[in-house]
Amino acid sequence: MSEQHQSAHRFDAVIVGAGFAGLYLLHRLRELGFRAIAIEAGEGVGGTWYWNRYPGARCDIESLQYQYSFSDELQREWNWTERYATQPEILAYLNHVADRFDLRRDIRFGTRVTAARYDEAARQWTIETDNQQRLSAHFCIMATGCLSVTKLPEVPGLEDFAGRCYHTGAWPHEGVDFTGRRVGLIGTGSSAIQSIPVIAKQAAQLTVFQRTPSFSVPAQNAPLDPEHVKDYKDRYAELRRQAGETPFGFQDVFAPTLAVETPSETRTRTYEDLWDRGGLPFIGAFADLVFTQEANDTAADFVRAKIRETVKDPATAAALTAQQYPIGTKRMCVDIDYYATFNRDNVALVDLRATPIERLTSTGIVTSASEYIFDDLVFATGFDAMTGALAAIDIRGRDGQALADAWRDGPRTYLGLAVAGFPNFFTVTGPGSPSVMSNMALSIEQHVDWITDCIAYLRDQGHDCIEATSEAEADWVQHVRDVSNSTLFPLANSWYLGANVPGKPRVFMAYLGVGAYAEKCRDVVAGEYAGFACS
Ligand code: NA7
Repeated sequence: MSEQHQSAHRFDAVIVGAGFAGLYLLHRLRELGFRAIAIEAGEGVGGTWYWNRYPGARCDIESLQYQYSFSDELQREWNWTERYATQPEILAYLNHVADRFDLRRDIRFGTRVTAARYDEAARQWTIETDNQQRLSAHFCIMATGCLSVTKLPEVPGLEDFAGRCYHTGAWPHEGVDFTGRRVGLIGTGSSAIQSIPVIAKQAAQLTVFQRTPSFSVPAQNAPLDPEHVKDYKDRYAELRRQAGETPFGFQDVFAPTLAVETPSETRTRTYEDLWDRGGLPFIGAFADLVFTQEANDTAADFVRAKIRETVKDPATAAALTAQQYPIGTKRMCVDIDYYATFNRDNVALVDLRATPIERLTSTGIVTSASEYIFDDLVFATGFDAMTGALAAIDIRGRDGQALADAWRDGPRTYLGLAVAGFPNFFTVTGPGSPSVMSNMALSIEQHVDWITDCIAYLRDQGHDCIEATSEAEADWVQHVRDVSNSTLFPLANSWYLGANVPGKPRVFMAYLGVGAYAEKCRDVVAGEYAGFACS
């Protein structure tokens, strides 16, 4: 191989993914003078926002908070139009970022990474792709996203259905016209809750198959008020800093008061107020909601009453009302007219707990009670979350050890950033970091800053290798577990615990507490990368 040809495949860092994380990594590494390349399976940038084009797709963090903060000009010049941005608007933003910072020339699109192997003698990673590219790099950085491997329902006959079939997380770019169609939709998580009201307005009939009801609060979405935006932009740095100190990384109400110590009338007024304001801050109404069942019940009962008020048919209202787990411990949903949609004549709910799916047929779905005929099926059945995208790549560290083996009993990381036995390997918003339990835009930026600062530190110190120690990793894994066990979160069968994927080890995969986490990351740096071995 010629020297020129070799250098075309040799980098300081290979970044896997060109979504929110990959784009900023590329920009930051370039600014620091490193030669980096991003490998992206999609034909465009955007990650989650590239793939999840289902009707009604939006972010459930407010748009003014769900963006980068690294460029003051960018945040001043970009104008969001609504309180909660739609998928097309977020994708347009990420395309704007890619163009503005001239990132595309270092992204290889339409290319999927299949393997990443560490060569200890050369201190290099070799990265292989599905189109037979082979790249080598000093650092391998996984910006592969937490919700990027879609999951189909495990029901017999999946291949038999002869009509059109879609997964919300891999939606056709040209869109889907449901006019006049009989549509069956499986799932009632966030993606379903956002898409059901939109599909219902178009389809002739929509039948929703629900296994577990969600708790959903209204978005109270609206166009952004220019005065509010101006005020926000003027205080952007301060507000971003404040958000980074909160439990979930978004700037809003996190009351210090306890629900159990608040008189019932005052409590109800608080819930009403937050319901009217809309969105995820509802779960911050009181400080004890995710810690004690008694407190949690007060919020859950409030939402249950709202469902009964909204949904006219009592049996449908009862089926839509979650009883199985504490509110907030499965992902809270934020909706626009979700519950009211079940009052439409063309919408029906099938409760799979009462009548489970037996199989799919060429024409529809058979449950234990009935057969349903459809033109189209929509699977809003979620993802192999947090670890799925990493498990899909053959990642091998020191001594050829496979990440899949190291994580056989559940993911083990130090800070969700690094893995013992995998030198010069980083995960952005990996398991063990706040990730999906936070404002992802903020957490991604914090991780990218940390990783790129670390790489610059290694260069400045003349080191070329960094690796988490097994002790630091073990302590962190235990700490993540202890924190989650002090809350109600482990009580729900959620994808946070891998419960939606048969056979996946039941481990709570996110760190609860954005502010505390960021402080820990700062301490590690202040301690000259405490818990890491550098050489
Ligand atoms: P989720 O939240 O994982 O929701 C998936 C839904 O699909 C959920 O209601 C599941 O029920 C249901 N599901 C999954 N498998 C089946 C089978 N086999 N039969 C019936 N129902 C099934 O994914 P989303 O895409 O909605 O949201 C993911 C995140 O994206 C979201 O939280 C936001 O952060 C953005 P289950 O609860 O497992 O009983």
